[in-house]
Amino acid sequence: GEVRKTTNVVCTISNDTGEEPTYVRVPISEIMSDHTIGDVISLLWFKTLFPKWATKFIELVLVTAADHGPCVSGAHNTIVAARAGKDLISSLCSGLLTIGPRFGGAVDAAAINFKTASDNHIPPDEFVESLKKKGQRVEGIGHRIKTAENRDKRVELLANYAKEHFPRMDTFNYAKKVEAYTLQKANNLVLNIDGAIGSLFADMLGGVGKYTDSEVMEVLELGGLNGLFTLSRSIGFIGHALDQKRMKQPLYRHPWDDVLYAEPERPSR
Ligand code: Q5B
Repeated sequence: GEVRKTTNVVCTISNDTGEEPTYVRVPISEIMSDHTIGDVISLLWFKTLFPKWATKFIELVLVTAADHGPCVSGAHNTIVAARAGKDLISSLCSGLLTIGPRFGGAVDAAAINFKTASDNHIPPDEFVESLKKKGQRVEGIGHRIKTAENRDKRVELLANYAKEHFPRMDTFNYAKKVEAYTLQKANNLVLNIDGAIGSLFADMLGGVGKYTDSEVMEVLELGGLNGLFTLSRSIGFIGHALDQKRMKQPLYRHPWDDVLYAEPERPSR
């Protein structure tokens, strides 16, 4: 019979061997004529074409998380790197490497934790206290500058879109109940942008009519949602790097008077 060479790589999302590239078999000419960047993310990340209301939500996430000023960890790192003369990609990477559990990288965990607790009807206070017992924070809750009186407008705007277009919002509504409880503990324990993106994305996946609840969890466990924050915030980080280069800003050195020098006594041998 015919002997086929075994391949080293399997790819199931795109193909560049034909006349024009395809994304999950959709030719890019078709994508260019009537698809959006949200559709492209749907195809290449989730290997399906979500309904328009869902891919519009993905685009709104990209818009709302694209930048949050120069003071956040990632933008600060990007600025420092750009001012040290690093090229655009190095400056961007310097910012991206700060994205983690405390900054921007809590989206996946927030989605999984809020959805699991909501689906299992765990009372919000029990959910928070059980994490506390394990010495864990509630991912998607808490902010450095946002408080009960100065809520994160981005959370409200995304939720407003969802209220109008999503068939269900169980996970987000649960996350809001968690917020109501954590706000009794401290004023800044608000539902943050990571928590809103995560919980709403879980609801979006549940509402597109393609997945059972357990399949939604499988998609969330792939870890793609931190990718949404990362993709979106890359737009801002690139903006900050270009901004510094355009202004020819000099090398950044942190001021001495903003450091508490606290060396211990000189040790003896
Ligand atoms: N405590 C975000 O903390 C922050 C608690 C908590 C239970 C919590 C913190 C946190 C979970 C991770 C998360 C996404 C580090 C944040 C983002 C994007 C951004 C950023 C921007 C943008 C803030 C003081 C006391 C301690 C803690 C307790 C705090 N959070 N307990 N669950 N979630 N959240 N990250 O104010 O008893 O004194 O030891 O880790 O969701 O990244 O704009 O800046 O767009 O760029 O620094 O919005 O909430 O307070 O760490 O000193 O904690 O509160 O255990 O208790 P803070 P800390 P105790 S959105």
